[in-house]
Amino acid sequence: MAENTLSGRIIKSTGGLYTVEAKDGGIYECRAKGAFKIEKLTPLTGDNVKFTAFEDKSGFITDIEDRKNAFVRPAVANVDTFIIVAASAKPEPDLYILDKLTAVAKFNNTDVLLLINKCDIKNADALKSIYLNAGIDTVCLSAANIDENKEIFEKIREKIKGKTCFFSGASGVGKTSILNALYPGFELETGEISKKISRGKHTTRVSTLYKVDENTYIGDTPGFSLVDVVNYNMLTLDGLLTSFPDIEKYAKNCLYSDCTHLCEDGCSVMEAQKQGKIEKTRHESYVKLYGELKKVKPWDK
Ligand SMILES: Nc1nc2c(ncn2[C@@H]2O[C@H](COP(=O)(O)OP(=O)(O)O)[C@@H](O)[C@H]2O)c(=O)[nH]1
Ligand SMILES: [Mg+2]
Ligand SMILES: [Zn+2]
Repeated sequence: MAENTLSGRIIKSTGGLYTVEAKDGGIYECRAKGAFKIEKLTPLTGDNVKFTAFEDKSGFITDIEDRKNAFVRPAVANVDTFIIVAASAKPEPDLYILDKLTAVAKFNNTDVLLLINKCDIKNADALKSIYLNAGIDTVCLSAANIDENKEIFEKIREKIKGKTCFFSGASGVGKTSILNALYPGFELETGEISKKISRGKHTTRVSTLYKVDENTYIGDTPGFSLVDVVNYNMLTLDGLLTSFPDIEKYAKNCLYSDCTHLCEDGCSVMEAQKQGKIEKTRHESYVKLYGELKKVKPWDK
């Protein structure tokens, strides 16, 4: 059979079978070379790869390009932006989960776009200001009023353009509604995939990238909503402070050089928080996450 070496990107992976989109748009069902196992390297959705392509559209992955970042669960690589969706109400926003997600993003070199949905039922200016003050790109919207929100959706499409993005956020906040409003052509596909995912047993292993245009991909994976930060090594205690840049900024003049910025005397972070320079809820999340990460023993990893 005639064969050819091509470059492409893994857009879906399921149990050792990888769907690779070649640069020319061709779709190939690939296996990976056995040597990756010896190197303890697993191809991931989002990986840029070289592969041997056969006429029957099957293939064999031979090389994986260096990654910008990689996540164990969901198993994805080269993510540019987490699109974190919250609702102003129904369900009530859980700030700890939002802060965990922003920290995981920062730790893994990923940008954040926070979308506060359902602003038709409750004003979210206070919530928005917390995140803007924390340096996070935040947009209020309502996926229930697509016409009134036309310009906002256009702005979001512009922010996403050219990036590989994953949606995350609790169930019911409006992720699917926002996706359908942003990209109406995806309606059927998104629904079908969601159904497939909820049916299978090994579903959290499946992650899929949808191509919006030449360089824009949207990820569909249930895993980012769960944020089991501790068990999936998404963040470490050592990396916690730099994962909260709004807090780290004030951590330079503490009295003790080993200050943990939780509650110590002479802590410049505590001082900044009292003065309102650091959002109270952000610091509370930092403290709570510190406690969670502290419990992780090296032998648990
Ligand atoms: N009032 C209001 N309801 C919304 C809005 N966006 C979505 N919903 C509703 O919230 C429910 C959950 O939306 P869905 O997109 O399925 O959430 P997902 O679980 O995050 O994908 C549905 O009944 C939607 O119609 C909104 O902006 N305002
Ligand atoms: Mg949904
Ligand atoms: Zn301190």
